[in-house]
Amino acid sequence: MPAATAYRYCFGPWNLSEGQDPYGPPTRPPQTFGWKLQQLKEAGFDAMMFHDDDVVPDIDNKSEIQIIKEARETGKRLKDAGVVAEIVAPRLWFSPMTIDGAYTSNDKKCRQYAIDRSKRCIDIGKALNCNLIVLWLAREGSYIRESKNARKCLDYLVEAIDALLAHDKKARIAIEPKPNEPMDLAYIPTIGHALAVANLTSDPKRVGCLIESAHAILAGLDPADEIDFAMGFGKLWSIHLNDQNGLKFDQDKPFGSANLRVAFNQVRALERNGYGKKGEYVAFDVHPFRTTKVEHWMRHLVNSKRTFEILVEKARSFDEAKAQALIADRNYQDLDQYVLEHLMGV
Ligand code: XLS
Ligand code: MG
Repeated sequence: MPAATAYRYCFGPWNLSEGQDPYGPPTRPPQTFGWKLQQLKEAGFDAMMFHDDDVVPDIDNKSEIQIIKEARETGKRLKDAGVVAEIVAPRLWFSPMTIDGAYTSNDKKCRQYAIDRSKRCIDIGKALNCNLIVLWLAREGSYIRESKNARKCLDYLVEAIDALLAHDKKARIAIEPKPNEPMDLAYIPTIGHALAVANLTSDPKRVGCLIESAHAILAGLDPADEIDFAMGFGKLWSIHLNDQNGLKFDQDKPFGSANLRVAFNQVRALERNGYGKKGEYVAFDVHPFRTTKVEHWMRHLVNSKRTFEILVEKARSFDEAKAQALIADRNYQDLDQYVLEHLMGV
């Protein structure tokens, strides 16, 4: 039997969010980066994931030299704390230049802004000793079909990714699909789309994907199947575990909170494919509930990690022989019940 994976864990500064939603202001005061780093260490996490402007705030108003200087300073703080930078992602959905999309904006100047900003993101990654760049393509899509040419947008996406691959020969790009929100529909809604686009680029080996559980659920898919599919191509380079109660706004609930069985199957899929053995991290892209008090601010992360670890034990103690006998007898009724009782601990 291959050795069991010893998982390593990650979250991002945005996962300690302050509780604002479209209907109300923050419910918790902002905290410093130092405070977040200390929380991460104390809770036994190994790595932090970043947006470019988590590392260099107000990035659009800073020179390249200033950006690298600040990124190196953060790199030093991480090193001193013994924390790895797992990924850096360009925040391509905030600026006035990305109102109509970033790489797929109808305005050439805006498309160029998005590419230039993503190149700076790669430079920031380098300063943090991190070559994995995540693209959550938030605004690459449309509100109404007639506003954009989806065929052209595919070309724009490939051109942009090619420009990033050429900018740094060591950079690897992981596309994080999501089917909707903020757009009506996005151009890269699933892992199948992400891997198909990877194949059109100049260096497909350096383009993979990141699965977020909630995003797969929003696409009407089971994240466990997305994991198996991506890992069949050797392309799952990071994962954002969380949960989602049905087809509504992106909830980023604690892992397993809405559907323990869906969470269990994601863990089984990670286990059977050996996720983590090449150094991949388990990241939780979860948010505290708006009701969360300051003194409970880390609970959604600590609890997600705990649920994950318990489900790893559940996956390892699942009686495969018993399951295989039921499968051979096409007795999926009792297989179904066995899974429920295993999860209920009876
Ligand atoms: C938002 C995304 C974001 C990415 C990184 O829904 O999940 O948090 O993971 O840009
Ligand atoms: Mg995510």
